[in-house]
Formats: sequence, C-alpha cells, structure tokens
Amino acid sequence: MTDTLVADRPSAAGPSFADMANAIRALAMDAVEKAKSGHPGMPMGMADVATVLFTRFMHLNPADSAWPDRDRFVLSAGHGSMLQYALHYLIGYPDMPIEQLEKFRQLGSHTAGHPEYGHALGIETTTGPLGQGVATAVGMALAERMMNARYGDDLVDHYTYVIAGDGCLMEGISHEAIDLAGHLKLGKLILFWDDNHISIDGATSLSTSTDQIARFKAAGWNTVRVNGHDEKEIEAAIAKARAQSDKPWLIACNTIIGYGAPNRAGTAKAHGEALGAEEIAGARQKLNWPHTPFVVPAPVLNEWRKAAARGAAAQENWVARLAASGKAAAFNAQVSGVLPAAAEAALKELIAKQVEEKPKIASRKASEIALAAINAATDVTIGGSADLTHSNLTITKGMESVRPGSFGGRYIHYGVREMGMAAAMNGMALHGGFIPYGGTFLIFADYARGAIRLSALMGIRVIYVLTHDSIGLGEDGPTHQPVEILASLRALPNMLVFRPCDAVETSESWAVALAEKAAPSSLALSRQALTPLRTEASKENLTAKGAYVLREADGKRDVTLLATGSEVEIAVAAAHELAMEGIKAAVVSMPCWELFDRQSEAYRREVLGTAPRVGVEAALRFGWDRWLGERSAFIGMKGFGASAPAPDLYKHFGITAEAVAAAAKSLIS
Ligand SMILES: Cc1ncc(C[n+]2csc(CCOP(=O)(O)OP(=O)(O)O)c2C)c(N)n1
Ligand SMILES: [Mg+2]
Repeated sequence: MTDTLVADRPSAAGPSFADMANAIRALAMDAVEKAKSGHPGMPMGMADVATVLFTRFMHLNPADSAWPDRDRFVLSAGHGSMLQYALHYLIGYPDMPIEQLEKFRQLGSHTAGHPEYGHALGIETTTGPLGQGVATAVGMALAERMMNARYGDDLVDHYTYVIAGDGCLMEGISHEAIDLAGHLKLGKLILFWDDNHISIDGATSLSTSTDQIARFKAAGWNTVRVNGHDEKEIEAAIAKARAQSDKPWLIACNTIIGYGAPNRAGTAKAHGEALGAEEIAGARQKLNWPHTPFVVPAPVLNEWRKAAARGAAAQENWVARLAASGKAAAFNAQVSGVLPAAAEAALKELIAKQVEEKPKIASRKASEIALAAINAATDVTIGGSADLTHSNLTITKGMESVRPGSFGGRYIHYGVREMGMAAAMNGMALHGGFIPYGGTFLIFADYARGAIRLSALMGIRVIYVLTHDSIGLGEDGPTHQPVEILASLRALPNMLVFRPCDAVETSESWAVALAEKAAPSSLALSRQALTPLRTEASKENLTAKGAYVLREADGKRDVTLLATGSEVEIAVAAAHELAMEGIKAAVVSMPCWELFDRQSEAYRREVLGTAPRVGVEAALRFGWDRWLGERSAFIGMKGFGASAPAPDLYKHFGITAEAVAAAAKSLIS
C-alpha cells in the first residue's frame, strides 16, 4: 500500500531546496566538463523537478534496487543521463560513488553516455533513442497494474515516473505509447514533460506547433502545467497526480534548459556540450554554489540520503505485508523470472505427441498449439498482437483481454502499434513478473525495429511472434512479403531468430525462447501449411542446437543442402530427387543460426560437412555466405516478391526442388 500521498518535506533546519537541486546541476556541469562531452542542459533544467520527486515521493531502496514494489523511474530523455547518475550518487546507490561520476562516459564506468540497463543498479531501462523510454514505461505501468490485479494493493502499488523531453514527444513512438496508455487508463503512470522549448537545432518552434496538453487530453490523460522551477507547484502537481489515479498524468513543466548557466541558459548551446570553465564559474556564482567540482557538502548529501532511508522503511513495511499475505511463495515465484517447470513439461509432452501424429499445419498454427500448452501450464506469459490476433494466432483458450482500467486478463490488444507493442513488452519484461510475447507480420518487425533493438541490447526475454514470413503468404504481395527482414533480425547481436520447419521444430523453438532469460527471440512463422519432417522421437531438443542433420546422405555426402522453415521440405524433396540419380545429399535444418553459432566448432563442422553446399531460403542471400563456403549455391529471392497464390510464386521465383537439385548437380559435376 502507498505509505503516503503527501510529500515528505525536508527538515526546516536542513539545506535549502535550491542547494538540494543545485547539487544535481553542479554534478552535471562538472561531469560533462571533465568528460568533455555530454549534455548538461537537461539535468540543469529538470533538477528542481527531479529533486522534488526523489526527495519527497520516490519509493526506492538503493540497498535493494530489485525490490519488486519500488517506484520505477525512466529517463526517456536519455541524453540527460547525468541527471540520473547525479540522483543515484546523491541517494546513495552503492555502485555509484563520486568516482563513477568522475568517469562519466569512460570505458568500463557505470556512467555510460546514455543510461544503460544493467550497467548500474536502479537503471530500469536503456534510454537514448528518444521516445523509447515513454513507450517502455507504458509497459512497466501496465505490468504494475496486472501484478496488482493478481496480488492486490498490499503487495503491488507503485508508480512509474517518466521524464520526457520535446524530442521524445515529437517521435512517432510517443503517439503509440500515449494513445495506448490513455486508452488502458494506466493511472499510475506520471510523465513529466521537460517543456523547455529547445532541442538541438534551436527553438522547438522550428519544427513543431503541437498543443501537447490538448494532445494528451485527447488520448485520455489528465494534464497539469507547472513552473518547473517552483518546488511548491511541482510538489502539488505530483501529490495530485498520485492521489487521482483514474488516468495517466502529464505534468508539463515549464523549464529553462541549462538553468543557472549565465549565458547559455535557455539556448540550444546548453543542450549537448561542455559549458567551459568560464561559463561554469559563472553558473557557480549565479547558483550560489561555491564548492569545488564533484564535492557535495555533507549537510546536502545527508539530506539527500534521507530519501533512501524513506524508501528502505517503505520496503520494510512491504516485506512484512508480503509475509503476512499468505501469497509470498506465489509472488516470489512469479517475480523470480524462472519459467515454471510445468510449461517445459507441457511442451515436451506436446512434442512427443506431434512426432506421433505428424500434423501438416502452418508453423503459425503450430505456434498457437504450443502456446495453448504453455498458457495452460503457467500464467506468467502475457500474450498480445498488434491487431493481428487471428492471423498471428497468439490468443489461446481462456485468455481474457486486458481492458481499460481492468487488468485481470493476460491478453493485450496493442492496436495497430508495432513499435509501441515492442516497447511495452520491453517494459513488462523489465518490470518483472511476466514473460511477454506479441505478434505482428514479420514484415512489420521493421516498424518495431527501434524497440526490438533495445530488447536485444538489454538482453531481456521478449518473444516476437512474426507470422507470414515469406512469399509463402501469397496474394498480399510484395508490401507484405519479407525478403530482407530475416537478415536484418539476424544482424542484431543477441537476438535469437527462429524459423522452424514444422510443428515439432515450432514447439522446440518455443521451449528455447521461454528458457532464454538473457535474450529476446523472434519466431518467423509460415502462413502456409508445412509438411511434417520431424517424425522420429528425439531425446534432445534439436532446435536448441541451432542446426542439425535432418536427413543424412546414404553414404559419403556429395552435397549438403541447408535450409530453414518452409524451404526445408523443398530441400528434402531435392535430396530425394538427387538420390534417384545416385547423388548423395544430406539435408541440414537450420532453425536458429545464432544457436548453431554457439555450438562447438567440431559440431558445426560435423553438421556442415565438407561437401559443396546449397542454401535454400525464400529470402535474400544476405548472411548465408557465413554457412555456404566457396563451392556453393543459394536458392532464394533476388529482390521483392509479387502478388499471386503461394505455389505460383515459388515456381515464378524458382524456389523449387528441381532448382535445388539442379544447383547441387552444377556444383558437383
Ligand atoms: C530517435 C532519436 N533521434 C535523434 C536523437 C538525437 N538527439 C538527442 S537529444 C536530441 C534533441 C532532443 O531535444 P529535447 O528532447 O528537447 O532535449 P533538450 O534539448 O531539451 O535537452 C536529439 C535530436 C536521439 N537521441 N534519438
Ligand atoms: Mg527540449
């Protein structure tokens, strides 16, 4: 339960409010100056807002930064990273001593140029690509409400605070995020807009004239405007926003970028470069902050540390409530991130059944069947789709939809908002308690790219269900037929890209994706039915090896055919044709290149063999040379697709067993 809705004021005898905020300003100036790079203007402009928020409202415990019911703070305007680092030092995170601020932007420090998840305690998400933080925070606030629906106010009742700049609100992703948050009535999401009228090129009037208050209102938010340098107005607005949790809140803060810098304040010159010795000296005078660089006087620091003490006390109360709730075991298991054993067991059972029954179904359908087993075995999975539920096949029996103000369900209608969906899933995964998966067409992964990239960079378990994965989708034509997207997803470090060839491989892909805690997964799934190829029981999850010999040649290999997804059956048919002519071809299924890359070199050599190779995939060759070697051929796409029934397209583009066999023969003749 929220311990207090009114602000905790600093003691009368303590340092002034200005001193408290100026500590942030000075640290930001000094660190940027020492690094000779960075962004002093935003931390100096938002110092007052951040001081009110952190010293009077935030509940977090630096000694236990993973406390599940802590308030979340997201610095969407990630270029202002020194604001976050200064706050972390002042509050007393153990990994943020002053030396870290002195090493701002240096290799191996905790103080990277932009806040990086995992680099320092208390950084809830990576920010820097503008707008992402806003959209990620929507997922966090949604996860908070969904956990609240399951465990009640006593155990889950925290706020998600975001600081966004003009840039964040100009980015298109903010539209998706704001719209979704307003629609769902995420009442515990509070967004501060650093309304300083400045971005890099100069005045924001150069590029925008949107009435942001009207825009947020139109999306279903509460709004209030404050003078962002008036502690009383800021405090009153936050108190009001916390007390009235019917809708998310926009607190528009009139601020001056670089507040305190005598010449650069209020100008774009304050945005993204060191102020220089003279300007800093002038600012020290103007702010009445005579202290040497990187020194915060003890009374100021002590006052700041009280915020940590307040958070620690709140956590202590929470721990007692958890113990008394009778729900501790379930709650702890849910937030542990460990996949319940029942889900794994359900998939094993399903795979055994599919080996027996040999269903000829699309891999999107196989994914639906796998999800039915998973979702019946555990409720940590949260499904959703960007308005393609019945194409992506992401909903399973008994899944209730999340609705505005009602969060007991576990299926989210993200609307036609691919990047908003991906970022919200990032937020849910980061919040903890859930494993989010969400669907769209593979082609529209590009619309979500900015957020998908952050899933990979942060190393979090988010699962993308990307159906209609090639020309195999047919009539919708080249706008919908991905030819380059597999390559672009595979180009992302730390992303597992699965393209299963049948129902068994699809179930296996799900098992690996769910178990992989430190990387996101993308499942590229077919619209069209696929021939069952994994028809023999295997003790191992072969997809977990990334690639494996599906059909060995009858004797010493003349050629090795490598394929993924819907083209594996074409490779098998080609091998059959070749066999009739006495040519010995092995077929290697490669459902996940990244996992194959993780195997021993000896295993990879054994699978790939030394015979010439033919790659088969209904996509561009880009990336395939990694596996093909010198004596090789590739059967796939050379450009965009076309609109026609899928079988006609495969023929038209020459992705056929005959073409594969001919390519193989040309290599060995
Ligand atoms: C997606 C994206 N595009 C561009 C940038 C580069 N960039 C960093 S800050 C900034 C201007 C942001 O303006 P504002 O949010 O008003 O920040 P302020 O200047 O007020 O600190 C830009 C364009 C970025 N970080 N992310
Ligand atoms: Mg600005």
